[in-house]
Amino acid sequence: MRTVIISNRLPVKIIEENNEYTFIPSEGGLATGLGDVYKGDNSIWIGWPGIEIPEHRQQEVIEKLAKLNLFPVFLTQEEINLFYEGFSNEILWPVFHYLVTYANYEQSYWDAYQKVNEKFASAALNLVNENDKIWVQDYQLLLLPGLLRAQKPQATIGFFQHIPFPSYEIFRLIPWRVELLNGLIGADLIGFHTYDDARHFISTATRLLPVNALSNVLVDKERQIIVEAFPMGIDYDKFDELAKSEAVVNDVKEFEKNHQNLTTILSIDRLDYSKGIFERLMAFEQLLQSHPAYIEKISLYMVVVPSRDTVAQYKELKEQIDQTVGKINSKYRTVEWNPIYYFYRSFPIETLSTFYATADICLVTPMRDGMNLVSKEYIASRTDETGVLILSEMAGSSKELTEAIIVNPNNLGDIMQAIIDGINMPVDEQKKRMKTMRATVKKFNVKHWVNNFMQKLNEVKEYQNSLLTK
Ligand code: GDG
Repeated sequence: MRTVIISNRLPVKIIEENNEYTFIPSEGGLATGLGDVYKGDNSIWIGWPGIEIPEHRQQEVIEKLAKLNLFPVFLTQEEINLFYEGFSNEILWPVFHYLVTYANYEQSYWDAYQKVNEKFASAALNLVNENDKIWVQDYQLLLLPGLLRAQKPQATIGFFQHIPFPSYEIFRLIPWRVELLNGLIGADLIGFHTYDDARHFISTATRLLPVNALSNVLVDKERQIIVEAFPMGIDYDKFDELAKSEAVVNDVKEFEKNHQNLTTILSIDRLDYSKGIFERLMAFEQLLQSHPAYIEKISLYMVVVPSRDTVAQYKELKEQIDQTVGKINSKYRTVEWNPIYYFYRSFPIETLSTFYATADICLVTPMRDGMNLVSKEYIASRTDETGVLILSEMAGSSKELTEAIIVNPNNLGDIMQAIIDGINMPVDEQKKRMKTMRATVKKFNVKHWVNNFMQKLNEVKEYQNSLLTK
């Protein structure tokens, strides 16, 4: 059986040079995890290539991508603005992360969201065969399972959501809540990162739709839909091996030689208000202010990767971060020392590995996060088993990485105390905790996640077929 993956973005980076497109496979977690699947026999991935492609050049792109088992859905700039930046990132993203006051319920966003989901559906319907397993990814395509089910009642459809699913009281605020849920329940299997997300989805569906729930099974007339938690993992071996590579080991040695007696604290995120970047800075400032003994003893290395910076709230957040970093650095900096090293850019994965391997503490304090892969990548990069992870209880990964120092990201005093505890944690204690977390991240890696989901999808379908033949 073939697998057909469908996501908003194809797993490629597109480069246009001298009027020629080149596609480079992306290194993102999803692309790595699903690499074996879509590169395998006949399996394919359908999605948007990442930029607007003029009509007269679309055939060239189709041919180039087909060689990589990839099939494009072309979007116009207007669709990108309204469907992606609008409905997906100005409505679904804030509401699903509980930041309801950020939502902008524009009718034109909804119109475009429906139209683009239909576009994805017709692209998929042209490509899928009767026995294919279809796996739809994430919140940009909530209507797609329902659209496919309407045309192919017997299709096998899985859906996985990478961001949280909010409680009923939050989800019900969305004007198009019933339509969204009806889209989702077109799937046979619906996966979330955590048990809580799955539970919120089941209770929301039973309150807004005429469906019943028996444990984790939703019953919609004759159909049964399974809802389960599948916590996503990372490519553990890749991060473990990178941290052991000669280049990274040398970089780490060099850094340590130049920064003796300095405790380094690392923070890495996309620019996003859900990640708690501003609150983290406030906690760091509080620490310098109330415990001046740490001045010249600790530095925060803060990587913020540019993201969605055309959306107003992201622009404001960027300005807020710039100003706060400037304020803290100008107030506390000494001739010999910098409190915060702030980078507003992305780095190659080798540099990321050096950051992970040098950081004594990794500070991951999102206000809300589906999973948070950075926390797992830090663990996988700590090959000598030292290091302290400070982790928000609002990140999905906090359910697995229970040996981290767990904090409430709204409690700045709690974050400050966790940093102090991290700085002073004896090496034996660090190793005890790190060893356990490394075993967890290694075992429940991204391959495990893919296999688990696909196996469950097969089981669900076999069960449904057995009901049909009874
Ligand atoms: C969504 C959900 C869920 C970061 N800086 C650089 C770089 N990165 C990579 C990291 C990591 C990824 O970006 C970020 O993943 P997260 O999981 O932390 O966060 P989101 O982007 O918000 O992802 C999240 C995830 O989907 C998966 O389901 O965990 O909850 O919000 O892999 O390494 N990569 C490179 N250079 C950088 O500078 N190369």
